Amino acid sequence: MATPLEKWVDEQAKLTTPDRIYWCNGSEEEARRLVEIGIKEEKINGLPVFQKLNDKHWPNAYFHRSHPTDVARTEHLTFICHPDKETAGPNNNWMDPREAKEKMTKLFSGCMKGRTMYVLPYMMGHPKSPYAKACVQITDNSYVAVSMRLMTRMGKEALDRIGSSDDFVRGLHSIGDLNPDRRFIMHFPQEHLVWSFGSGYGGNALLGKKCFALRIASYLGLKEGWLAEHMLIMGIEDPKGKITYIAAALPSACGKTNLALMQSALPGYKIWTIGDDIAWLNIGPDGRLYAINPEAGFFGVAPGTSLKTNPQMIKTLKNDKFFPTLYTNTALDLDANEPWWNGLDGAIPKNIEDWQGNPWNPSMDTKAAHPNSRFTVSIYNCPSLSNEFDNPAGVPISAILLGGRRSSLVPLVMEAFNWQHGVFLGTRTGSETTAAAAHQVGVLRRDPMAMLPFCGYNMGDYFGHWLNIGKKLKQPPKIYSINWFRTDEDGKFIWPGFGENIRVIKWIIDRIGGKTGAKETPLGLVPELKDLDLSGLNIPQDKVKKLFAIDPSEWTAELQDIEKYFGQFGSHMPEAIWQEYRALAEKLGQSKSSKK
Ligand code: GTP
Ligand code: SPV
Ligand code: MN
Repeated sequence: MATPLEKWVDEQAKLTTPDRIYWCNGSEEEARRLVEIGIKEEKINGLPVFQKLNDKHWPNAYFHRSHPTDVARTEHLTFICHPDKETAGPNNNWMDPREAKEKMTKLFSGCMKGRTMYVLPYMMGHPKSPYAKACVQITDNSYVAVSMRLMTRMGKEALDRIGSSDDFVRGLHSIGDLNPDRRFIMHFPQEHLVWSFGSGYGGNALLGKKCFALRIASYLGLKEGWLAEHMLIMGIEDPKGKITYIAAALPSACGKTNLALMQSALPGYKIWTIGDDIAWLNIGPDGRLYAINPEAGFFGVAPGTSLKTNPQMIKTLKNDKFFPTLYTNTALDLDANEPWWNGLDGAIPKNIEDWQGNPWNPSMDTKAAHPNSRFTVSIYNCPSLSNEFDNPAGVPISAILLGGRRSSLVPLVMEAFNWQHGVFLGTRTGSETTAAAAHQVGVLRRDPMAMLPFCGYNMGDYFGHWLNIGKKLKQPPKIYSINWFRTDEDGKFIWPGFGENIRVIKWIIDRIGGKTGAKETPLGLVPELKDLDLSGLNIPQDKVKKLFAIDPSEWTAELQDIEKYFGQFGSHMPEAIWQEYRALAEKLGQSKSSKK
């Protein structure tokens, strides 16, 4: 008798009619073969899927150029298909599941004719972890198959875990014809199912990542009592050798990867990386919050990555341990046949081809690499990988950092008064948009806990779930708001960021250890300037003050925007968050603006 998995694969094959079906085992030998197929046989948009690059400085490097209309997540084409619209909430595009399936069935009908169907069994999380989930993705694209080998734990362990059960997350993907009019990313949280058509871009096509590990998993977390979050996880070793684990949520392209691999600018501190994008947070047997990274690779923003900003990532990319390393929509140094992007170390090469294959030179006002060009690399290549990465139990989290990209208003760092206030800090977070999704860049939008594009249900209920988790924790982590992106009169970042962020983290660790005080403001607790280690940094005192400036008059519009945002969630909005809102408005002397 066929197992539920075999039956499902068979049904998808009947629908999509591929020429061949190939079950991936996740081995290196197989990845080498798939890359060869991507170089010699498979084409996208008339171009080979992979181009081999020079191995001398960038081991195992392969280049992938995606369709020019397919270079970022497409939030307007992403739907959450709960049976009723209210469960999806105002934060999501919604479609009736029946209507969505009808639409998608038409698109998927016969779409793999002439192509190979790759069946990818994979684990999100360590196979031995009680928090891990087994999944299977089907795709018709070798770039996606190879990327999934890097980003997940693919192969036999997932198949063993699934066995003859039907307890696995299903993902059906086809790049279709890459026509944006026929591009949809449909989520069916109740069925643990994703259908994605018409895109080969990371967040749309690597279904283990945002589609499952956040959108579907956040809904599973609501049902099962845990949290799936858009967070990095890191350990910070202090000069005495004590390691403190923290998780941090920042919206897309706002600094998670850079923070997770940070090289400390303060002597004696060392960073251990566990994850750079997604954290699953569970209440452990001792009542503390434990984090695992369900992924096994980095899909990171290339531009700006250099020995100066992120030396550990450059070392990760230059490590030849795990095959292969992919570069998507970067520029190329044609003389060296190497990847190149704006901000990379060294002189600008003479003979550059931009991400679309056109000649490029620095006098042009375009970017050589697409602003959302990315590398895909195994986490096992990372020299700062924590020994705890493969610990099935995860790591105990002492602090949660919630941040955004704000050129004004929001201080560099701020501690919440308590868990409920911390949740409020997260719910009201705003951030200026980036190139990680296809929309206008630099526009302020509310992005609670950096989860706006990734919460698979009504965000009002999500806020309530956060509050409930806090109540169940014996020792809830302290919550902090962070903002690396405040600018001066000339529009320049005031805070140097990157490795210097350790100075903020050090204050946080000192707070956790009860070693330092804090100053109360209407917004939260901020450092006394004497407690923030700025030694060796050349920031004038008035600029430092500016990093923490709170001007109540600037907050009028902000409070109105927050109130409007919260109002959308109607009866789903927890009263406790409104209470926090009213308390803040009152402290800022603006209680009149609060209606509720
Ligand atoms: P996703 O992979 O999209 O989720 O992004 P991410 O949150 O991992 O962001 P990442 O670390 O890749 O950073 C994105 C961009 O933010 C980089 O190109 C950097 O230029 C910039 N950035 C990261 N950290 C800092 C910082 O501390 N200060 C400043 N000014 N910029 C930073
Ligand atoms: C993000 O956009 O937050 C990313 C890249 O991490 S993607 O996988 O495309 O979502
Ligand atoms: Mn991300």
